[in-house]
This record gives sequence, structure tokens and C-alpha cells, in this order.
Amino acid sequence: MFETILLQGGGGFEATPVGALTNVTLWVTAVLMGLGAAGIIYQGRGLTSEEGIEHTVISALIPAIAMAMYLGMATGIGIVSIEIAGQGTQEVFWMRYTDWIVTTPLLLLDLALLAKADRTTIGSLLGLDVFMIAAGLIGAFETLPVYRYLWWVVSTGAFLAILWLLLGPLSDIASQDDGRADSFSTLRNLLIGLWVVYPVVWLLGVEGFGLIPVGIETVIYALLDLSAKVGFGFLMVSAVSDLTEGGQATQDRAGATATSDD
Ligand code: RET
Repeated sequence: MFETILLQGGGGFEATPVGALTNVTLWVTAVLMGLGAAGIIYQGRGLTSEEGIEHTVISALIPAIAMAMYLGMATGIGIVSIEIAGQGTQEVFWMRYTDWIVTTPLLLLDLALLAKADRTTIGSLLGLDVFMIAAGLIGAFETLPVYRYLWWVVSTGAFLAILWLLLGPLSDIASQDDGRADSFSTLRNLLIGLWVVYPVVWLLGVEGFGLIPVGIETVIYALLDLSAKVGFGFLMVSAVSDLTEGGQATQDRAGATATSDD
């Protein structure tokens, strides 16, 4: 009833009707993402160093983009129905992937800049990440279950490579700078801890085995997205604020000796 009011699907576009839990969750998350973006800007307002401003802008942009994408799904345009062989119709929340394909590289960039990573490491991380999300999107549109799982495997392959880069090369780079090793590992662990849940939810949810109903899956993704974007963003800006405004001199010295700047 609520959704029939909100999802009119007028004109030439037929919006996919979704349940009330899904719809309310999408609306609430859109609002919280918007508030989160504003909160992160507010938190970083006093930062004057280039690094402080850079991290504030990136960290705030992430939930701002998500707000728009959640709004797109809440109003119905970001969801389509497809016919799965032998399983009937199923909603594809394709706008999730257009959110992730932009915001997950920004999250990795945020973390890689904190570690003072070189361009090769940053490029590899971001390239693999776009590949991972694109593979997930293709998988979500496949109509034969076996092909859907094939894309899950392809996407997870890229994800494992990202995890290796984060735990190996990127951590090595961050550890060259005593001042930021601790905050880097806290944020890295938070990121990994949240990110590993996504492929599991995909596999167990409507995209895969269908063990989690769509409404619950929407709530789980919303909580993950809010933590991975807004929670992570607040912690990132606070870490950078401590590093730059709190210990600017030490950082400059360490940075001058440790970075290779290539
Ligand atoms: C998909 C498809 C199945 C395989 C894998 C996936 C990974 C998704 C990830 C998403 C992270 C999203 C974040 C959003 C922030 O708000 C695409 C589900 C590996 C890791 C952090």
C-alpha cells in the first residue's frame, strides 16, 4: 500500500513494486546517507592541511553518492525485475552496483592515501575493485543460476586479490610511517571486516541461494553500507585530523624520509 503510493511507475517506465520493509529501509537509508555526508563535512570543517581537506572531501562524497543511489532505488527506478530460469521473477537492485562501482574505489582511495601509497598500488586496487563490482553486476543480470555463480567466483577472485594487496603491499607501505601504522591498521581491519560480508550476503540472498528474504537482505546491505561509508568516513576524518593537526611536524619528517613519491 505504502509502496503503491510511492512507486507509481507512471509514464513509460514501469517501476518494480517492492515490499514495505524494503521500501522503508531504502528511504531511511537515503536520509541517513545524506545526514552522514553532512556530518563528515562538519567533522572535517576545521582541517586546514591538504591531506585533511582531501580525506574530508572523499569521505563525504561517498555517502553523498550513496544517498542519490538509495533515493533512486527508493523511488523504484533503481530496481528491475528479471526472469530466472526455473525460479520465476526476481528483483535486481542494479543501482546498488552503480553506487558500489563509484564508492568502493573511493573508499580504497581514502585508505590508500592514508597509507601514502604509490600510484601503482592505488591503480591496481581501484582497477581490481571496479572489475569486482562489474562482475557482480553482470552476475546479478544472468538468468541461468549456474552463470550467476560463475560471476560470483570471478568477482570473488578480484576481491581476494584486493584483500592480498591490502594486507600485503599496502600494509607494508603504511608501516614505513610509524605515525600512521596504527590508524591505518584499524581502518584497514574495519574495511575488511565489513567488506567480506557482502559476497556472503549476495550468495545467501536473492541473488544466490535465496535463503535470505529480500526485505531482510535490504536491511543487511543498508547496515553494511552505512557502517562502511558513514562509520568508516567519520573514523577516517578523525584519524587524519589526529595525524595532521595533532602531529604535523612528526608526520612531515617521517613523510620526507619514507615516501618514494613515484
Ligand atoms: C559482490 C558480488 C559477489 C562477489 C563479491 C562482491 C563484493 C562486493 C563488495 C562490496 C562492497 C561494498 C561496499 C559498499 C559500501 O558502502 C559484488 C557482492 C566479492 C566487496 C563496501
